[in-house]
Amino acid sequence: MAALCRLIGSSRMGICRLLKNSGYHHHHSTVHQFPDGFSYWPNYFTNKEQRTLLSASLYKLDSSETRQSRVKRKEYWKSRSNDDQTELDPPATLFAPDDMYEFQEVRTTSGFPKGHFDGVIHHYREMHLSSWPIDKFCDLKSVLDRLYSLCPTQDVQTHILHLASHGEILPHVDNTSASGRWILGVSLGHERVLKMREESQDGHEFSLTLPSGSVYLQRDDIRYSYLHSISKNTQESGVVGQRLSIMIRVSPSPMSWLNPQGFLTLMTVPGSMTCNP
Ligand SMILES: O=C(O)CCC(=O)C(=O)O
Repeated sequence: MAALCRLIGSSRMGICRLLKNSGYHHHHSTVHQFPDGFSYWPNYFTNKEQRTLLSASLYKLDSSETRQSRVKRKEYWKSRSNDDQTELDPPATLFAPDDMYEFQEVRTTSGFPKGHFDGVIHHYREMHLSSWPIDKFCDLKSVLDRLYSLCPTQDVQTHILHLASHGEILPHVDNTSASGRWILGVSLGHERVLKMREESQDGHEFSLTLPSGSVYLQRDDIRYSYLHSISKNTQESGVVGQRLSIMIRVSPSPMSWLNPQGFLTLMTVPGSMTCNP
């Protein structure tokens, strides 16, 4: 509890008081109090569920890489076959070393369909998912059912983002023309810090560590008025390693040419975001 309070920055909402009053405890279905529109489930997925989600996500990303990379990884895992993994091992043990993956240095393709501002994401792999490999992972379907049950609406698009150990995401607000009023993020692998900062001058800010298996949701005002970032550092353990997030967004509605206040948006450039690194 004390650690959580230390992690939360200037608290105009008396978040820590709220947490004390609401009896903070680690339970996978506990939802904590944050500014309106932000929800956080610290231990939503069990270790086994995390391993299933991470394995399926890596499977999708890995199969889109070059044959050379796939062969290299196969050799690597063969050389490690003596230390067989169990479902109790931390999910991060499913990552191969950084140099086994084709991480991109920085996003440079403007106009990418789901829209990340150029230069915001560093040292990453990513994929927009059209389907999950449920036939390859026997308990994946039930884990996905639990995941998608958290979504406020069901018209969604799913994006997987794998950060290298030194990867990071600079402060940005998602492209409002590429998705709607909420985004939900699942963190898997090494813990990182999510920083939220209101875009206005002297804006309110808070941050929290995202352990593997945690889920957060940003909706409505907080989704539009706060910059979010994932830093290279971790506040607690000091070990910075690879992290994979599953980002689910509501698909842009036919009304997405209206901005959050309901006015016509005159300039919607596909792939753009407001960015303030
Ligand atoms: O990985 C995360 O938790 C955040 C990802 C992100 O900022 C984004 O996809 O816009």
